[in-house]
Amino acid sequence: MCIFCKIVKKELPSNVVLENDKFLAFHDINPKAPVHILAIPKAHVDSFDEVSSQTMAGMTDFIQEVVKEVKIQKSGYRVVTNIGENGAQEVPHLHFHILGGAKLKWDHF
Ligand code: IU
Repeated sequence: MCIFCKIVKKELPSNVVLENDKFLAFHDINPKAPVHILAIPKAHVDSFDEVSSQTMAGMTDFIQEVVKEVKIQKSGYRVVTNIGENGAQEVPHLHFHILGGAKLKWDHF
């Protein structure tokens, strides 16, 4: 079972921000911004490349709830998902990075 599936099943701990029957948001263990949350579907999907439009519709609503919950909606934030090797994806379970709490840089090489 993948590491994020274990987090979903509470076999591994995480610092949960928000949760419903289909999605989970928790603080990244190695934050790259003052706010760095990962939003994941509970059902395993390898990456954005594999995800259904139905799951994405739910994910959109869920991410919007998360940013309201942690109060970064008005100041702005970034949502990123890494895909595959060149995308620097390390964990093979779809996750959206929600980054905020400071003015973010935009530098990718
Ligand atoms: P990536 O998009 O797959 O590169 O990002 C994986 C993220 O998962 C990365 O920011 C890690 O710090 C984070 N993470 C985590 O929060 N908890 C874990 O147990 C593991 C990775 I493994």
